[in-house]
Amino acid sequence: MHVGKRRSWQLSESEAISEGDYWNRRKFLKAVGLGTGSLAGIPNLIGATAGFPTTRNPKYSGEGLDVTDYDLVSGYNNFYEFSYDKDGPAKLANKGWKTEPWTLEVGGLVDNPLKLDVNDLIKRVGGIEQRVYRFRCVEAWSMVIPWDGFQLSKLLQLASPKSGAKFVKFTTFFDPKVAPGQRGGSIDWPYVEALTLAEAMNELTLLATGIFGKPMPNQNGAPIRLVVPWKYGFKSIKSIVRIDLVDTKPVNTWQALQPSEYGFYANVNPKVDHPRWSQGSERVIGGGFFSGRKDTLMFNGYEEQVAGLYDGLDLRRNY
Ligand SMILES: Nc1nc2c(c(=O)[nH]1)N[C@H]1C(S)=C(S)[C@@H](COP(=O)(O)O)O[C@H]1N2
Ligand SMILES: [Mo]
Repeated sequence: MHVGKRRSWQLSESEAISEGDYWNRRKFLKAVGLGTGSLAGIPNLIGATAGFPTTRNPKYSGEGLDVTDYDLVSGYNNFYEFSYDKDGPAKLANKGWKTEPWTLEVGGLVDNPLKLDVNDLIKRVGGIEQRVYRFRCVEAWSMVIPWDGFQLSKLLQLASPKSGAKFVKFTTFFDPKVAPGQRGGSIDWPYVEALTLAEAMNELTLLATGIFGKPMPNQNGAPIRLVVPWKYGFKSIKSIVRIDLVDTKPVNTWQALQPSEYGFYANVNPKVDHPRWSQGSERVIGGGFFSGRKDTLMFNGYEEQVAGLYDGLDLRRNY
């Protein structure tokens, strides 16, 4: 049978929705062992509990947005440390992985290096609040999520970056004993991400410790994860153990994996397509059959707040 060459917008959903799977198969690497024997029997522990209940910040009330159901936000996940399937993290991240207590270290080019428990950190920054943000994955699906957390800028102010600091680098935990995905696959663990210092200081950039007014479920990146709502989801790194201020641009995990498809900036941009599919529209998770797709917005709808960060930058080349 002759199969013609299709354009990216003709890709079926199944081809466009699982990047982890795609690269895993592509590189012919062994599937990760999902044996759970050694992990069974430990109760499901919860992440940082300080700061709850939260109040919603009226500036980010989510007016006009349809919040995605909690079951979908906590049941349809990308967390390759645990699984390459969307329903895998909810199961496998709750089999003995301890996210409390949890220590976060802040170092590199700072005057005040920090090493503290996440619950203490929440108190040091003055607590947490709730904000409803759009969330857009590079795989062309989207959700609307009420995050609980605090502005990353507050933590950076505590650490006091030195004048040479230009980028902020984030590192996820590394523990292959409890994270089956870290025993193999195509990713060079631990997962790392980075922002420019200006992006990190932007008012929208959060460190989240919960969703829907409750502590962060393990599968969503307990106990503390980044949320950068104008960028593709892979920038929003989960379960952070280290934050370093650095002077040179770090190579983030997805860029290391496939630099022609994933760059450093990863700003949501409907005019710059992924090489294998269109970024012009997105599948709304839980949106149903009729309202299931919508147009993708420049900077995911946060153009007013962040466009100025990229003045003079060619967004097609700096994808
Ligand atoms: N450490 C780590 N962080 C990660 C990922 C991951 O696999 N590992 N996946 C990223 C991707 S691709 C997306 S879309 C979001 C998904 O977040 P959610 O499961 O809370 O919706 O987390 C991002 N952060
Ligand atoms: Mo993603």
